[in-house]
Amino acid sequence: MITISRTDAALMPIAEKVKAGQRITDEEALILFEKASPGFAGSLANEVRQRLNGDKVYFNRNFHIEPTNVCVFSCNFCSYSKLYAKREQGWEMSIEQMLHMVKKYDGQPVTEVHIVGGVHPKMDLHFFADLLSAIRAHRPNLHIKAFTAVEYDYMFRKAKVSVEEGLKILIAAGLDSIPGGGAEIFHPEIRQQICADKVDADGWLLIHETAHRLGLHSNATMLFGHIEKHEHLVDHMRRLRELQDRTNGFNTFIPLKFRNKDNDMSYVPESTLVEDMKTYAISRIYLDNFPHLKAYWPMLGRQNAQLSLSFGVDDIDGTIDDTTKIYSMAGSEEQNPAMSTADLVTLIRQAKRRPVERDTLYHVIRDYGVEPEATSDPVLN
Ligand code: V47
Ligand code: SF4
Repeated sequence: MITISRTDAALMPIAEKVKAGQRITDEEALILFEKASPGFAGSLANEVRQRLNGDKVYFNRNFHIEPTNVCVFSCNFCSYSKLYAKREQGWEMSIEQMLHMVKKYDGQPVTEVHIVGGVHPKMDLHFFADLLSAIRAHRPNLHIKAFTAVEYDYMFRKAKVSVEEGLKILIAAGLDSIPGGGAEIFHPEIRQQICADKVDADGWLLIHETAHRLGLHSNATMLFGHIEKHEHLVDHMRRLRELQDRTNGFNTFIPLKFRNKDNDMSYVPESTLVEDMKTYAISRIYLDNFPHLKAYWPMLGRQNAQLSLSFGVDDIDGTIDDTTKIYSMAGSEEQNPAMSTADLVTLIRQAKRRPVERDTLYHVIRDYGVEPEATSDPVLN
């Protein structure tokens, strides 16, 4: 029998709403942050997750390209750029070098390349359009998920084109969808303190709205666990929920836990595991119109990512290669993030859930089932 504490009993009206499939208000989300135990929030999130995704946990096979870590911006939480002054530690890849990375996956069953990096003053719209065309020409079926709204904002302003014109140029070159980075915390009170000089909330939302209207899907992130308060998290999610009501173009919400190694916010302690799990749970409950909630395992570590599956998460990103640096440089659990498909399948099954390999748009590529099958296929078993 589940025992409910007195505090949790006070939350029963919210629980009733969630169970009835009704939307919770901002105030109710705040009450959950302030008063709910992790177990209580987790079990409600589980109900929402079960309703939306059943026992499926998605992953995909992708690899990352980070064209540069040189960046004109100076986000205080970023351990990755900061290299404008120290160019000898920076990298800048040519189109040939990036195409070479793509070619390394020839013949392998990857379905997506995720391209994101710093904002380099000399890598412009035409450079990136050429990059996408080259990848598209080499491997027409590879889904290209590329550039955050921060990168778009800078490259479009520099090229003196509107968001719509810029996106159309990149779509013609091969762009398929947009990752969720750069959102951080929308509220100006916090944004001013952590990333004052890059695109603001309205600019970020406009780019995603325009992309959705042009037929692209995108993701949305939220950088949590630093100087923000619960009300800023709710404000952030409210802006996303409102946009999603208008466009239905977001696939996945991705809360990103702030890591404090080697950046200008190293003095800020990191959030606890309990806070992390509650953030996943409450975002699953609040964002009722987002089909998926992703735990980015290279940042959380694989065991905590596994735990998050009991807090509303239904997606643990991809097999990835060890090609992404933005987290390892910020002190993430995984210094060389790479997990084989067999590892991912095992991790998901240990949580008593059903591993499903997907493409970027959540079409099922392979359903592995909850139990290993009687087969000699090493991946299935
Ligand atoms: O916007 C930077 C974050 C993001 C730190 O769409 C940090 O599928 C924690 O958006 N601690 C970029 N986070 C990466 C991103 C992403 C990742 C995985 C999947 C998808 C997707 C998108 O990385 C930035 C910022 O929020 N970040 N520094 C840090 N110290
Ligand atoms: Fe540049 Fe992105 Fe780092 Fe900000 S988070 S400094 S935009 S690389």
